[in-house]
Amino acid sequence: MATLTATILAGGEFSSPTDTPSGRLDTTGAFPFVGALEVSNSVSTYKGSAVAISSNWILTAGHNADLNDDGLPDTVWSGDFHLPGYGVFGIAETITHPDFSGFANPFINDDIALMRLASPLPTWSIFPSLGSAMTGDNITLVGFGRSGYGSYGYTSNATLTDRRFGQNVIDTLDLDDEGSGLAEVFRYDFDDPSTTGLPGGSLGNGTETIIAPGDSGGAALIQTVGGWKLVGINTFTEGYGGRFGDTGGGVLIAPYEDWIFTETGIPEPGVGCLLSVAFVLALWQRRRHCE
Ligand SMILES: [Ca+2]
Ligand SMILES: [Ca+2]
Ligand SMILES: [Ca+2]
Repeated sequence: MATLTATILAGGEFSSPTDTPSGRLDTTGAFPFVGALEVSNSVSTYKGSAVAISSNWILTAGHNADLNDDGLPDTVWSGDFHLPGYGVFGIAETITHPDFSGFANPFINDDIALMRLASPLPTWSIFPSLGSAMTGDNITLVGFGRSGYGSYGYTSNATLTDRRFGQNVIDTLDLDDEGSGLAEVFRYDFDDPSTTGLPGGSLGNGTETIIAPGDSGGAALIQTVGGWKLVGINTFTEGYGGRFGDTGGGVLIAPYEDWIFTETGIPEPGVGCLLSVAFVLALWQRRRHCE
């Protein structure tokens, strides 16, 4: 059964190469667009993660806005987006995906939300592009959740300051629960370092990871020549609390790109169009030269 509490785990404490939760920290600011989410309702506070996709909008797990699991943003709810080095930004508006019906209620699909910041991020901020992923893709997972060791589980709490990252490989995809035929959910397994180098095995101690509580809403990324591409939002784990053999996953970005564009206008039209115009012009000139 999927659990809400989904970090970035280190590998085996006594495996080689050496790995520790502190060794997973993003000390160079490689992922400046992934922040911590601090949310509260009248009853409790909760830490999650979120990804800035523009100066005004962040993407996160739908369940970070829905502590009562009815699929709708909670009426008594407040949240802040903590971006170390940049500041703390209040959340003015939350839009959960219209097909989201609550965490694992009954499915883990569509667990995605857009949040509009009350004040914009600095103009020099870096944002990932949005894109797709497939089975077999190597993904980089980033978040502010709990950490620990795959050999026995969690040893640290989620924070608003400690951004960790690691990698895994997408094993399986789940299709849309509404029947569109599109893949919506990705899954990967947290492999023991003894399987490093074997087919479907670990990426290596110090690399292979799984998310943990507090990583929900964080990024699943693929590195491209143009920078990081956001392909998923981390939302769930299945298993025994961050141990080898557990499964982690989240929702893919691709099936939700139309919704994101409709709500936010992201990506801004223009960049792609300009490139296309330039490409056509180049073709046209080339043709002319050939005549
Ligand atoms: Ca709710
Ligand atoms: Ca769906
Ligand atoms: Ca794996």
